[in-house]
Amino acid sequence: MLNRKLITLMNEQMNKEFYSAYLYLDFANVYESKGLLGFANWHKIQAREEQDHAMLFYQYLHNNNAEVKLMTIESPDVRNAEAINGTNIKGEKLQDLLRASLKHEEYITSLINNIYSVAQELKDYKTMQFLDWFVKEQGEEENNFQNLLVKAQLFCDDSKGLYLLDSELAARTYTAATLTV
Ligand code: OFO
Repeated sequence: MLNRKLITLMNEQMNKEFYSAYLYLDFANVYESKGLLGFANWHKIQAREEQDHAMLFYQYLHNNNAEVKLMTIESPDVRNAEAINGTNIKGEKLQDLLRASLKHEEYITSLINNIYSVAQELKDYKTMQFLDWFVKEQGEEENNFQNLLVKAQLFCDDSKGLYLLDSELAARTYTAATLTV
């Protein structure tokens, strides 16, 4: 039986993962409205991955006879962020958006680490093993956004560079999560 504190934290994490999906869909929404269809594609796929993450928590809770609570998902508001005022997204504005995504991933990493430390305190090795996948995944997610940010810093001050990076991001395809619960 899962510890009550872990059940609460994992239900909250499921909600945060669904929020992440909603947030990246809103980023896609903004990029798409600005004609950056490659960036939009990349973020729509990111949103699908976040839904997978949420469903892994859903399934883990069910598999351990714990109550699953579907809480309200906060509404993201990327469009109103100061970073995208104006008509074009390139240069500094693009970097601000990518920095916001990176910051969000660092926040999600801190939440996963916190659940991990609670599981560790409780000597819940099964949950620690489940969370191992997320620890690795968070490292990858932070890297992905960090790499995008570096590319934007290096190449996206002009329209040609932005066009080429957007074309590269259009090629991203969805792969389902490898973890089975
Ligand atoms: Fe679920 O990894 Fe991003 O938020």
